[in-house]
Amino acid sequence: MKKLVSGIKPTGELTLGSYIGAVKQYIELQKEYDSYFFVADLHAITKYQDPKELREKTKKIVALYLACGLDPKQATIYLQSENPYHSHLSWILSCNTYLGELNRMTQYKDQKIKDSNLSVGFYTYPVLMAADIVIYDAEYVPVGEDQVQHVELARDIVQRFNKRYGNKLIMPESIVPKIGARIKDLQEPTKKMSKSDGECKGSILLLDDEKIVRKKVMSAITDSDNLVKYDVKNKPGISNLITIYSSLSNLSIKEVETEFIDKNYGEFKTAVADKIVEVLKPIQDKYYEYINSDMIDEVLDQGIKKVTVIAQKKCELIAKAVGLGRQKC
Ligand code: AQP
Repeated sequence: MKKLVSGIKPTGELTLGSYIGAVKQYIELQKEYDSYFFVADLHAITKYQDPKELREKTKKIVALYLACGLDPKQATIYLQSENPYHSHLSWILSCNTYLGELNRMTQYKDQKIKDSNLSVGFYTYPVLMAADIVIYDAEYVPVGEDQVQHVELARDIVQRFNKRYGNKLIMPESIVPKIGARIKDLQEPTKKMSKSDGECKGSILLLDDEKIVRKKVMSAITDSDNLVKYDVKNKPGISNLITIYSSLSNLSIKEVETEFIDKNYGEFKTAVADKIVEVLKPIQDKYYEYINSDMIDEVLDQGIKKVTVIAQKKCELIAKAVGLGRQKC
């Protein structure tokens, strides 16, 4: 069975963007692949996190994974920081990565302008992501559009490593959803919807209640055409809402345009809000059932036990190939 791996940073509550761009894919893919889904808490601390809040957010992501439909009988769910081999392998891979490659990463370039105190960890996190992937011999990595460049870097590292040390690493490939690979902020529809964005006025959080969802959708920035038509360049706001509706209803963009051909923006926004509420309601019911149950620890205990064995074996093989440690007969 082919393997896939993916993770989400616990830097805030999950947004509808990460649901559509990542988690929705996970749920489908776990049926076909040997799947590994983790909470990327090591990635989260590349920017300062309040320790108590980080733990709470980490737990919330696991509860949301389960509430969204990740099934521990089908997929392995674990915390990245509980498996020390990710960081161990990251060091080895970082010695096979060039500064120029990291300098080219778009996220780094964007953040460097905004934050003069970026951590070294933020700079090198794409290498840790490469380790997260190759440590399980994953062939596929389901991600939103913003992470594709990092998977490409992982591919470059794998190619270089394999050339230097023999074919030890599996070449990964990203899986990006056809619709919704980059859900935009409702208030700034040219910007990605993000979870750690201040007041989250333009982000729908998976735990937002119905009233808040309706308020955020109804006040989403659109244009004055009053025509439900997909045109990202000239109508980014309405195109974003069409994408959200399309993904959540499993309809094509064309089918959405046809459904709302003679409707005004008020009617369309109401339908989008109805659809989001319909999708979020069962997720929220399950979330509140799981968040204080023993299930979270049970799932994580089971997951970490499995992945540590796999990761240790892989690291031993890699260390041997690189020439680390003592020769054992
Ligand atoms: N708006 C989005 N549209 C589509 N996909 C998205 N993803 C995140 N936001 C969107 C995808 O979800 C996965 C998890 O991402 P992450 O939380 O680990 O990192 P991120 O992309 O940096 O997410 P945020 O919400 O923007 O976090 P902060 O604000 O902390 O930086 C990834 O596959 C991502 O592509």
